Amino acid sequence: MTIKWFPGHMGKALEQIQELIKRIDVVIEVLDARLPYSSANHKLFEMKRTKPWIKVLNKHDLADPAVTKAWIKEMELQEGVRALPLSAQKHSDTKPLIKLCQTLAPRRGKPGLPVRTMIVGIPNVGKSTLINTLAGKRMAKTGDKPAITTTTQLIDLHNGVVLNDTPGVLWPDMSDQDGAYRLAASGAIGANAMDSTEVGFYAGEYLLKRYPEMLLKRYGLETLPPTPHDLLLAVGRRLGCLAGGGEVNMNRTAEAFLREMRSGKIGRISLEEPNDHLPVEFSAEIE
Ligand SMILES: Nc1nc2c(ncn2[C@@H]2O[C@H](COP(=O)(O)OP(=O)(O)OP(=O)(O)O)[C@@H](O)[C@H]2O)c(=O)[nH]1
Ligand SMILES: [Mg+2]
Repeated sequence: MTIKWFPGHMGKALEQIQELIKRIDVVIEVLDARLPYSSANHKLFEMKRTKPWIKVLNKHDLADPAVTKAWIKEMELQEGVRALPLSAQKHSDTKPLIKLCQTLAPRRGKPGLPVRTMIVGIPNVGKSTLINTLAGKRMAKTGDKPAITTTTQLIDLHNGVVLNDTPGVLWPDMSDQDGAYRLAASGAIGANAMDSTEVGFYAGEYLLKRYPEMLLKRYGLETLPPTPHDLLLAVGRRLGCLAGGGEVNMNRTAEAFLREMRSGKIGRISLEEPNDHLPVEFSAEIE
């Protein structure tokens, strides 16, 4: 099934962000470290103009560290962009972000003249979590499903920096369906806008290719299943996702498999690498 998800509040939020960005000194775009390309909102980046832009690769604790390192290197090549891996729940991880905001807006950060920042990104990527950790208290509602925040909110950190929390926004035309499936696998797409079994197969296929040893270990398998379908059958039997007659319930299995992957139970995995997004002639040269 084609994945497309752009609920009404997102269009409105995009307009608010467009207005807000004019009065912002530094933009903090929160990306998912497991899919930093597919979780980047190109519609937002088009608004960049001359603003300093920090790309936070959040959920670093769940991503493959070597792949994240490669992404950081790649992103810092973009003009006016700084990239920072972190786990939004860890206070020590978020400290360098405040320092970076102050460095990027040297004329601000004085009493009465705070650095005005805006936190943007796709749904469920950890924007509100980041704000709460930076504020040291629960200022914004968070939750493990997309579209928790639906309006913008201003938060003063009382350290020379103010933050604007914004709702997670996607883009109306999801022509890159590979990217859409990665987003769905990560948990950024509403449950009603995707078919869990198809997304489970998609994630399974990727993991079979890139992280076979993690699958063998997590599910106690002696040999690698040849197809994503066989993998999910094995996972379903292992996790006891069975229907009345004893056969594997594929939909329940796919949901459980995605939950395990998203929470890091299978291991630290990334769903895309910089090489996946190089033009074809380029990747051929590398091989
Ligand atoms: N493992 C891990 N989980 C995180 C991290 N940051 C956030 N989360 C979890 O991700 C889920 C979504 O976090 P939120 O802060 O609500 O995400 P959001 O970007 O504000 O989402 P919307 O408001 O829906 O756009 C929550 O369950 C968080 O606990 C992180 O660095 N690591
Ligand atoms: Mg939020």
